[in-house]
Amino acid sequence: MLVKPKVLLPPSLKRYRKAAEILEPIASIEYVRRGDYEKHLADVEGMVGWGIKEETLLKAPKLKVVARHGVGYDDCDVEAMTKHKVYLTHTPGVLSDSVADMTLALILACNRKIVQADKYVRESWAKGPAGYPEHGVDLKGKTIGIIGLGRIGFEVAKRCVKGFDMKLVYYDVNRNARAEKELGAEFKTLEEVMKTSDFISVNLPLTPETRGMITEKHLRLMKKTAYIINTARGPIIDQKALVKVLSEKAIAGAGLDVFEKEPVPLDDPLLKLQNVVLTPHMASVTYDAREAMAICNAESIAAVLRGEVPPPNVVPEQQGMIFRK
Ligand code: 8YV
Repeated sequence: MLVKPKVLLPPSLKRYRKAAEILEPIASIEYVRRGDYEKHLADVEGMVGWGIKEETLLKAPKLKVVARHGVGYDDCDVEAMTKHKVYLTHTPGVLSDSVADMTLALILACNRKIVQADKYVRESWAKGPAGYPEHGVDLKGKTIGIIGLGRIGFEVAKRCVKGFDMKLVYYDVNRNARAEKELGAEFKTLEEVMKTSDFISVNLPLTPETRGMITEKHLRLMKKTAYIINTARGPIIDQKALVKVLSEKAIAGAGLDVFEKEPVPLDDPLLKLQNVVLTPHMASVTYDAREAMAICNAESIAAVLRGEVPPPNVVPEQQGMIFRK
């Protein structure tokens, strides 16, 4: 009997039957906790994974494809993958809506002080004078500044312009003609975006060029009343500098779903600040996005196992490359 190639999936993907159905006819699926992947590497041919480095590849001689469960793959060593002829695929597109929704949730939570308001109702409302003292602003007419107007940035921009009637400025290494035409986006330098925006949304991938790109100098250009939202990757903003400007109240606040170090250490000074809303890297955690990501991963792995290479959603660095193992 022909032995089906072994594919490792994290148990969290068990609930997405449609993804399993793509793989079941051609692969033997094993649901393995991330920490236990090590024990299964000798004969594995495909996996959904995170943070894959060369040491893993060296223990997995039959491995042909790693499907990164997410759009960002900054935690994977693409050069080592290419050297070992292992495809790296990711999930662009399918989570843009959920991340954009979360960005708006953070904008609104920061601006309307939703976290403090909840605490106020639970602990103080009945005791004190009626009426909540913290004022937000109307989003209508305010300026959203998008840093990185790609797939996710576009969805954030669309919601802000079409849903909230905001003005849109952006900075990117590439101009976005569609956003300029459809959303009236104004292209500016990074410094101008920092200066003129009432809300800033960071929507860039983490690369050597974007690491530490938003420095103290940039943060100090922001209006005192402005907020910065990061649902991309923590290290794009100098977090120490961010804590500094937030503690000085040099800016109004920040909504952060991503951090320099995750999980955030309990003694991190960010946790002491009142002018931040913090969420645990959950912007893509909706059933819809996670199911679509699981399906996208399953299709990429299945393509490689069937010899249809390069597979769909291979990372740009490997586009056009054909590996034979
Ligand atoms: C994931 C993400 O939650 O897509 C990304 O790049 O950051 C998220 O969708 C994260 O990669 C962990 O799975």
